[in-house]
Amino acid sequence: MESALTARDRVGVQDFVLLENHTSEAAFMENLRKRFKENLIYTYIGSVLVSVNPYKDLEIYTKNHMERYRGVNFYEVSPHIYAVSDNSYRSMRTERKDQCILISGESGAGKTEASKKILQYYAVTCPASDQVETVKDRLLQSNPVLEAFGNAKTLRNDNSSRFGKYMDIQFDFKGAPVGGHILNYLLEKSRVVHQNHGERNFHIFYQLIEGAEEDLLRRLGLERNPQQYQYLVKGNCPKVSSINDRSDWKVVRKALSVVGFNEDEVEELLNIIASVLHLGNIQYGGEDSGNAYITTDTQIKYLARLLGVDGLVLKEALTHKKIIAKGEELKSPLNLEQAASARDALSKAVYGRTFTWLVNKINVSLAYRDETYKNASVIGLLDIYGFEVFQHNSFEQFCINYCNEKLQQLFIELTLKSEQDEYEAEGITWEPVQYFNNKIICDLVEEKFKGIISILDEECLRPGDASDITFLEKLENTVGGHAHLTTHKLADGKTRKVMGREEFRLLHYAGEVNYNVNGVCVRSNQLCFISSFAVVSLSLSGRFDEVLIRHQVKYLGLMENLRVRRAGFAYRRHYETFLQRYKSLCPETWPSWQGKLADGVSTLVKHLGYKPEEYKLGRSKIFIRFPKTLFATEDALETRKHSLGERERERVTSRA
Ligand code: AOV
Ligand code: MG
Repeated sequence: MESALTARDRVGVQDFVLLENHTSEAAFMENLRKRFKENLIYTYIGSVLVSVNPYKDLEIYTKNHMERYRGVNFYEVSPHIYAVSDNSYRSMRTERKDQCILISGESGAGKTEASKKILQYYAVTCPASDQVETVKDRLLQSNPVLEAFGNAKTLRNDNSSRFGKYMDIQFDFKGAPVGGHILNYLLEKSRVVHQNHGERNFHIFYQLIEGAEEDLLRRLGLERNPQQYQYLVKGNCPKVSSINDRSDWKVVRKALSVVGFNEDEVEELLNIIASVLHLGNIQYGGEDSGNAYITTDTQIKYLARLLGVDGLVLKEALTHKKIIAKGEELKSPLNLEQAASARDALSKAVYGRTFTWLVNKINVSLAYRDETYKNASVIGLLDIYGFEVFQHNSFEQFCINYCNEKLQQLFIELTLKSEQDEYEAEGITWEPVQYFNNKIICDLVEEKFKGIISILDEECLRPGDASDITFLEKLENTVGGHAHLTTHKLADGKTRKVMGREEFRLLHYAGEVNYNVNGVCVRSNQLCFISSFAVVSLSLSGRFDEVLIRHQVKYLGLMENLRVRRAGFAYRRHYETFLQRYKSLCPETWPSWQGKLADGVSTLVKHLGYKPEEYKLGRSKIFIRFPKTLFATEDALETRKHSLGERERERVTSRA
């Protein structure tokens, strides 16, 4: 049998705080690499779970795995997303405190997959009743629906979330899931009308075209060829090898029924989706006067039927704008460019509203109805779009990356604060550790009056000659000298050659990004935000990419996180857990200790030869400063197990 020492050599340590050389990035990377080689994609830093995307299916999400983590102490089993799920669940149950699981990481890192695994864990392991089964089904099936309408293939991820999602799962006093609620943030609506090369529109369009039955397509006036639609050809990428639109269509169709859409509502929904495609195919001609007129009457016919509006009214709306002059409503004709942008704005608005309607419908079906469930406890799951940098970054990337900046700040606060709180609660003195706080970047974006969003708001509301360029100028004048912002203009009035005239550069916690301000004034949107456990995912393609991973380890602040953990005590355990695990190593605590738990632990560690500087006894936990102390104890336990017979071994390893 392999000794504990050789196993550690081969698979690394399951918690980074146990690394001998905890300040060394090389040691951190080596541990990650060793574990990845053994398909061990999860590692802790204390209560933070670090996960490396394997990009292949691992046999670690079976029902047996779920059972293995159910009700078991966090540190006693190998790290897993199920351990985090179970721990949050038990904290919610025993401490009656609402929990929140934050998932962060850049685009393609595996956040959405992680959130689905958590949901599946609860669906399988939590107590059930007939009503609860329906709720579980609806919670699970809300995913394919939201992904169809809110996810798309990007250059970073074939199934990239293009909206932020915060899902509450509500549990009754028995711990059964009885309801849920979804909040969605900032859908990337611009994707409806434009996609970068190599990217696609939202999945639903392709699913509908590839999967729908012939007569449905006929009713919607659609052809089974995505290349026919202007809104689907921009990225020149109708097919993706990892995606089967036809079978996904079936999944989504079924999921829509499970989450409570009746046939009429599904038809209504698809009418709107088809209308967006028809809108995209509306083309304009220009009269001599410069006014736009519609050249594609078939589209108008379909649109009128699908949306139930008069064709002439629609035509008028797509070629004119309404203005109020002296209290009177007047119609003014649009030129070609204006008409095309009015058409696109309408498509984006229609799609955006449909998405909101969809989320609201799902929420109605997830809402728990029984009055006795009023005092439900909640586990929240936050899965947003990951940090992303493309060659061309627009307002959408700015919003997405700002969300990630904010989440990183929350993550820093939560992990540091909870650590400090713990020492305080246990009566142990604590020296703060220096770390990079990205608040300075969040402030630069969001501060009242002088933050980027304030400046943008002000510029958008200002009548007259406000434009993208005047916004940029104002930015230069207000925050031009900021350490995290660079613009075209240098402080001495000269210009910077490397940057485009319409760009500004932000130095994010995760790296530099150049943002183009083109169209920013018309696209600016209201941003909204929300605030135990965190999951950090890293981006990989089957092999261990040293440079990519090192970069993410750095910007996610994992080394700092580790230092904070290690500055205090590497390990802490409840007296009961500690005693239960190691009591066999001391004749006075074996087979059981009758006195106070703290006294038992004290007796045990003295017998094991712990020196006073190696540990501290708090109010309910023992804190161990160095990993090697715990390793020595673990090794002693391993040796004792080997020297015992089979039956005894079971007694020693059995958990409370
Ligand atoms: P993301 O949510 O973090 O990106 P996803 O969760 O969509 O990333 O993961 C991207 C892809 O990685 C998935 O489609 C899977 O193919 C693969 N993957 C992720 N996690 C696992 C896992 N645990 N096991 C196997 N494969 C996995 V974004 O939404 O783009 O920010 O915006
Ligand atoms: Mg995602």
